[in-house]
Amino acid sequence: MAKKEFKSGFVSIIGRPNVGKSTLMNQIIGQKIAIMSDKPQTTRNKIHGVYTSGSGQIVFLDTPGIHKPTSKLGDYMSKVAHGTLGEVDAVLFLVDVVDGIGGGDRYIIEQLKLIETPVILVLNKIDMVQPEALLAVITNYKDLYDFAEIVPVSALKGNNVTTLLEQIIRYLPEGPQYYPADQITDHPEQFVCAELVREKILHMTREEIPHSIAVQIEDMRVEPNGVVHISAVIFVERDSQKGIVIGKQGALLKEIGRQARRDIETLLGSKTFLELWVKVKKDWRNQDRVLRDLGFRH
Ligand code: GDP
Ligand code: MG
Ligand code: K
Repeated sequence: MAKKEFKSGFVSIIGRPNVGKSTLMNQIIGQKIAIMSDKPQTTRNKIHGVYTSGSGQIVFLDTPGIHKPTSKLGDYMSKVAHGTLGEVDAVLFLVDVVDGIGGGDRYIIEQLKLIETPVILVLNKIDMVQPEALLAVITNYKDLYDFAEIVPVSALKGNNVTTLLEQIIRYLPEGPQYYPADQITDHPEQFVCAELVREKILHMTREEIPHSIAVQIEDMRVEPNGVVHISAVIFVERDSQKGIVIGKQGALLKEIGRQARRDIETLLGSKTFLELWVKVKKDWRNQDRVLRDLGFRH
């Protein structure tokens, strides 16, 4: 028998409030994560948890911004969320089978129609309904969207959660184990800050800079006066890209820094000093050691 390849990738969990997202993560990752999810929901793409089995590793991202925007910041966060949904390997759309389809669900489904990412519909709280009622709910959702999979679970009792995890891994590409098996969360703020810088670059350079750039937070510390000091490196693949990111007399890099800092300050609620460096690392995506340097440990 051929040896099965290890699969790994990123998965966004979305769904309106109270459908059971936190409960599901607790069930998958274990109790420790609950402490982390008690943090205020200020982050956008924080790592919610990492699940590792013999066949694969799933990095769960929390994507709170998918909810219908009610403010300018909300609108902005929602754009970030949509960007994320287009870049992850799979989206878990969690719904409550007791409540049925609500306006919030319809809004999310409209957003899902804008992306190519496979969407797994997770029907949660099956411990609360009869099988016939469940079938009716499945039919209703099937009419609205072409889901890659539909998996009924009880996040609370743990029913069918293992099946869900196996289904998710089927949609991940072959890849390395990014995190050690015993690591269940990353430093969420660092990850989000790096994402904010990356997003500004992609936004300001449009098609000139491919999505292959990486941003690494080298240092992040709070100074005695309360100012957060962040030092970040932007990795590009070619010298020409370095020139583009820096801009004429450093103008573009300065603007990237200004906009990213503004968002990071909103995110952290603290005055921030952001220092940006640009480095060329040829073909960094394919180099094992470089990936390790960037924090993707094996
Ligand atoms: P979130 O807002 O999506 O993170 O939802 P939570 O995980 O906080 O869950 C909201 C409520 O639904 C809590 O009271 C949970 O105990 C309950 N809940 C979550 N999953 C299930 C389930 O599978 N069955 C039942 N009966 N209740 C659940
Ligand atoms: Mg929650
Ligand atoms: K889609």
